[in-house]
Amino acid sequence: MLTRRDMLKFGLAGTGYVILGPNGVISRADGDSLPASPPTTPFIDELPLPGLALEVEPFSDLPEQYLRYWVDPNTTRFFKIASEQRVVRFHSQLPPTTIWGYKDLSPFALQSVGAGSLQPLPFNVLGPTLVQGFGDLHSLLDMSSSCGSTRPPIGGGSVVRHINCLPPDHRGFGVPRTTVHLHGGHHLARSDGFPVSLDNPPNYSPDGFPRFIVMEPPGFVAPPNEPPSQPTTELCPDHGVVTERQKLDYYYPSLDPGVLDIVRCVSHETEGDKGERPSTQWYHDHVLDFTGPNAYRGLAGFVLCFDELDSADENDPNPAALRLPSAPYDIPIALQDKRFAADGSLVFSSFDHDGFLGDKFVVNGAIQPYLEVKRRKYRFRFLNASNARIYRIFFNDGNPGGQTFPMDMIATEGGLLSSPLRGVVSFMIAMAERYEMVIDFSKFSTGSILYLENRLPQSDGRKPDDGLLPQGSGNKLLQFRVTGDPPFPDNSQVPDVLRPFAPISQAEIAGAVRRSFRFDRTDGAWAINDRFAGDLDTPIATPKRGQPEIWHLENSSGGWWHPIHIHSEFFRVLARNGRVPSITARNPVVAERDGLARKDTILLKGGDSVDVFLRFRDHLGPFVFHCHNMEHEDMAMMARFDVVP
Ligand SMILES: [Cu+2]
Repeated sequence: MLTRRDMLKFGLAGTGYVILGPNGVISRADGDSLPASPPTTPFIDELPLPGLALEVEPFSDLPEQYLRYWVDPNTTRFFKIASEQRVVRFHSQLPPTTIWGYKDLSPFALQSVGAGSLQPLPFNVLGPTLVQGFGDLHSLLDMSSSCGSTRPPIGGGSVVRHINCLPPDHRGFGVPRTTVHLHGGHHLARSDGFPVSLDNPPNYSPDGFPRFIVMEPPGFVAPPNEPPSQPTTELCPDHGVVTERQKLDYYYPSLDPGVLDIVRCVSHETEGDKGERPSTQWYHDHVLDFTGPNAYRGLAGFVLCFDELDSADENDPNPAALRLPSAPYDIPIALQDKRFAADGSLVFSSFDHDGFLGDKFVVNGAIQPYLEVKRRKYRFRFLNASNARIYRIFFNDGNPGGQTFPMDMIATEGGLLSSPLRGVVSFMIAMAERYEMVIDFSKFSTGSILYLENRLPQSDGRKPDDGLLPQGSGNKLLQFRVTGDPPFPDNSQVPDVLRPFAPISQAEIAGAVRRSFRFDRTDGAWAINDRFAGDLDTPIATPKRGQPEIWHLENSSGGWWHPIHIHSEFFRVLARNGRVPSITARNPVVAERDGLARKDTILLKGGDSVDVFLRFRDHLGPFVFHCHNMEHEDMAMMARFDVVP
């Protein structure tokens, strides 16, 4: 299988599109002449909601490092998820589509329908949703008092066993090798979904970074110089016995940043950073050079995080609880764009290095679905899970010249804002970013029809086109049908204070190590600081654990736009283009300034630069940072950094 970088090397880039169908059929098309997807009637299918992942029995064969420090089978939860090929429907008028998706292997999970069925199939594109609880799990006092002595595992958190059950004989776009990144997580490097197995992993980490991080497909035969992969007790539904190289256990501790440093006597703090808790995360494939096609095939799912403030209960009697709208009025919204052949198969161009764009707008795996809503408040967790499309979302009546309605923004990738931004008219969301909005439908009458509309035109994967489409001429993504009053009074609220936190202190800024990363293009390849990007054998930076850092990220690649994602820690945005970011609920909302928001992905428009504050706590290296335009990422717009002791 050619990687994007191979294509570049062989001069194959820029020779028009080569379409690799799911059966390995190759057809060629020039420039913009990719065939259009078949027509589909919008808003006749209901918005699918991914199911929750269900716990399984504790695993008895965990890595020794997990048991020594963290995993307590009495308090840690266990999940088992397979990557599999399956058949779904993106739209009731489209033939079934073969995708790759995450499947919950709990015996109590709803099983997806087998491949080859021509019966109407349920929508099940997104993987099972993982729910993580933060706080109230551990007594920090106990931890610090046992500093330096042998102590029992901390417990809590989740172990997710991922198993690669993809077809080993796959032809077509994507590769059946997987590594899973929980995007927005703060966890061990070995659980971070590093994009490639390392021949020579760093040995300073007590977390034991294993050599094999990438999961191989069923039947994988190890090279002659490596020991054969031993069978395990696991089974793939279609491929039988799972070998060691096919599975990996990911541990997500759900601890506040800094806690592990306290436990290990590295830090003199007395408690972790409670103000830094995530809200909406997601997991997706992250394998080197093929993240774009593998995620486009469907390997993505949600992670929702809760604690005593954001407690998943709008009727919570705890006076500290925020009582934000909770399930079933708390709804994840994954935005994607895809392209389909007449037979329903996914179309993808492996030769489009600018960024692949689809012509169908997909929400949670359905093309232009509808959602029936009650006259009350809803929380929507927006995730841009597209490869290269940037959206600007409006909530409106869909009519040309009609009305637009305000929303309340409550969270971004870095969790809840310190206080809500009210009256937001529209927001821009780049790849991998998350924004959470509360929409109040109580002011609309029963029978009202409303829309989420993307008014940002984009005809090139490099960046959106200039300007905005007029209302009613954009891409209507989701239709709301107001069906009446809720069965119970709406006790949810959006309080004036959410999760307050102070901006980074001047003392910490003054003591920060400063690094500068300039993203550039040379001869059609990505460079970082004039060095060919994508070398994951050696780190481009080695930040010391606990040391404050300010990274200057600069986009010098002409007009291209890049959402840059840094793994392991949320960052604070100190400046954009040399100035403190403004805070405005106007059009579009800007919610990135330190003290209001934390971020893990930051959009650099053409020529932009940002200064972000970071402090890598708890977990030693290797991690990566990269552009989240997945085609840029797969063209090696990525670098490795190692957090060192
Ligand atoms: Cu990019």
